[in-house]
Formats: sequence, structure tokens, C-alpha cells
Amino acid sequence: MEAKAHIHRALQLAERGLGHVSPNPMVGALIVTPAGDVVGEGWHEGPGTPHAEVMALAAAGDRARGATAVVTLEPCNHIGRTGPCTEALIASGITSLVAATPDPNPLVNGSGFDRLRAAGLDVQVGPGAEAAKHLNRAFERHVTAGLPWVTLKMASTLDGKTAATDGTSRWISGAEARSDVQRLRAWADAVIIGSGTALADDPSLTLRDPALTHALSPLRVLVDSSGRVPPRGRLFDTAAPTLIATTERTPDRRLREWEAAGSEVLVCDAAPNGRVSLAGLMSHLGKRDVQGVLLEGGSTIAWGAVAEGVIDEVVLYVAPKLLGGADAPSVLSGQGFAPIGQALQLDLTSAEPIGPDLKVVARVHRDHRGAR
Ligand code: AOF
Ligand code: ZN
Repeated sequence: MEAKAHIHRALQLAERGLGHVSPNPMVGALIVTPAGDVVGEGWHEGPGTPHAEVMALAAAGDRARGATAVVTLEPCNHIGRTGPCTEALIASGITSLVAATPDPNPLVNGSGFDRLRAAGLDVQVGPGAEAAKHLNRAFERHVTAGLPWVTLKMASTLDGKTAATDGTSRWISGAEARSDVQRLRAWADAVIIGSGTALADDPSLTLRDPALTHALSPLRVLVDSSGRVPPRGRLFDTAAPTLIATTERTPDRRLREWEAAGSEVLVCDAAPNGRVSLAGLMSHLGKRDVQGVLLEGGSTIAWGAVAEGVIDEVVLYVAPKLLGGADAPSVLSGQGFAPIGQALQLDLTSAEPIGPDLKVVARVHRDHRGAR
């Protein structure tokens, strides 16, 4: 059987869950007969709804007998909001399983494979593992550590600037990059910006791409340590909920104004520099089942997140433009790491053209995660 091709299809199905399965993982499943015919397809649509395997088995009906189930994630072997997929697979007469990855959920974590092997099924694990792990990196982080996966997204010119010296920044990158950001927002459960960006850009941080209308707009999180942002503008509309993370420095009057405007206000611990502790904020978000966080800037909060060691991944859209200007903001501000040997080490994941721009994805080197 062409396991790779089937897993590829199952991953496509899994992605249909983008933006509406959290805090569950995205999962896709196929039922393939010994002759190679796909007789059932399924994907997970969200908490409380059937798992991918169950949907695929329902489509296959009797044709599942003697067939292979191809899944992007280990079938569950526990009773959660729905019953165990292992039992459904065994009952259907499936005789073998191909799975891309184990389920990192401590409630599963290999026990699904064990159960199926004990029932006599042939179990193969591994094809497509890298892509499947990437798809559910936020689920894995959250289910194992109780913390969100944090992606820092920025757009800059080729010389690393995020705005001109007069503060204008629309639009540095092209339409294709901007629509890719919409996909990142659909992936995220929360989008974070700092007060400078809120004041300068009046962003809405919502999903507007018609292709993503089924996805939920993420929670909007404004980090404003001292109460600089008045309760006006798009962040205070009703398009999505807004959480404002602040510190005791903000006057009571401003806290009440924010609440009166419909925002939730969270008074957080302060980091040594007096700003909101981003590590504390991430742990709060993890507790409320935020799996994926997209940090959208600006350069002050981005630096804060890098310095506090809460970043997992960077997505940078680089426009082939030069702006210059010693005072023009760049991707990160703050005091910086010095000397050069102190730089935060990233591993390049990918670099590819997107419209006229370049999209660079890099992950914080494992040894550096949470190390600062
Ligand atoms: C699967 N197939 O399609 C999904 C799985 O509350 P429940 O019953 O929906 O269980 C959620 C857990 O099940 C989730 O944390 C993850 O470990 C697994 N998700 N497993 O076999 C699926 N979505
Ligand atoms: Zn399941």
C-alpha cells in the first residue's frame, strides 16, 4: 500500500479542522481496502463530535472488514467526550493500521497501539510523522506541558525594518503573505499584540478570509502594562472577545473603562522590567485551553517574549524592499543579547517565496527553549 500518499491525503482531511478543534488535535483518517480503494474518509470537527476514525468507519460501513485504517494520529484508547476509537476499529473488522504519530496525550500515549496489537491488528507507525507532528505542535505542547505553543509572526523589509521612520507600515508584505497570516490566525487560539501596535495600527485581529469563515476568530489579547490604550477602536468591537493583560500600574479608572467596553481585564504579575510577565500570561492562557498563540508584534513585546524565553517559533515575511533609517523600528527592539555568542539560536524549518515576498519559518533551538 502507498502509505505515504494515503497519509498525505489524511493530513489534508485533518486540516479541515483548522480553527475549530481546539483543545483537541486535528486528525484525519482513511479506510483503504486491500485492493487499494479508499472506501471511507473522516476528520475531526471539534470537541464532542466524532473522532476522525469513527467518521471514516461510518462512511466505509461493511467495507472496513479486512481493510487498513490510515490515520494521522494514534487512535485513542480512553473514554473522553467520545468513546475509544480502538474499540470502534476492532469492532469494524479492520485488520491493520498505519499511523503517522503517537498521541502525546498522557491518556493515550502508546496505549492505543498496544490495544490494537493485542487485538491482533498489524500496526505501523511513522509515515508522514514530521508533517503530522508539525500540524499538531500546539496540541502536543498544551497536552504535555499545559502551556501554549507560541509563534512570533513579523513582516519586515529585506533590511529588517517593520515600519518607515514616519511610523507607516501598511503594507510591507503583499496580499499572499497577508492571506497566509489569516491561516495562522485560524490556527491560533489567541493572538497577542502590544500597546504600541494597538495605538499605531488599530488592528482588528480577526479572520476575514472567506475561505476560513468556518474557523473561530482567536481570542484577542492586548498586552498594555500601564493602561496606554483607550477603550476605542477595532479591538473593542464585538467581532471577537478581547482580553487585556496589564499590571497594577494601570489606574483603576482605565481598568473600569476597559471592562465597560466589554473587554476582560487580567491584572498580571510584572516582570522585573515592570511590564506584564509574558511567561505568567502564557501560563494563564494555557490554563484556559489556549493551545496556539500567535504573537503579532510590535517590536517591544516581541523582544520581551524572546528575552523571557516564551517563543517556540518565528514566522517572518520578508519583503524585497529596503527602508533604512536608524530610527525605523525593526523586528525586535529592547536591549538585545550581547555579545554575539548570546544570540538566541534558531533552526531553519523552511524558506519559500510567497507572492513577491519570502516566508521564513524557524524554530527556537530545543536547548534554548525557556532558557532565558
Ligand atoms: C482520535 N481521533 O479524531 C481525535 C483524537 O474528548 P474526546 O473523546 O474528543 O477525546 C479527546 C482526546 O482524544 C484528545 O485529547 C486526543 O488525545 C484524542 N483526539 N483521537 O483517536 C481523533 N481528535
Ligand atoms: Zn478517538
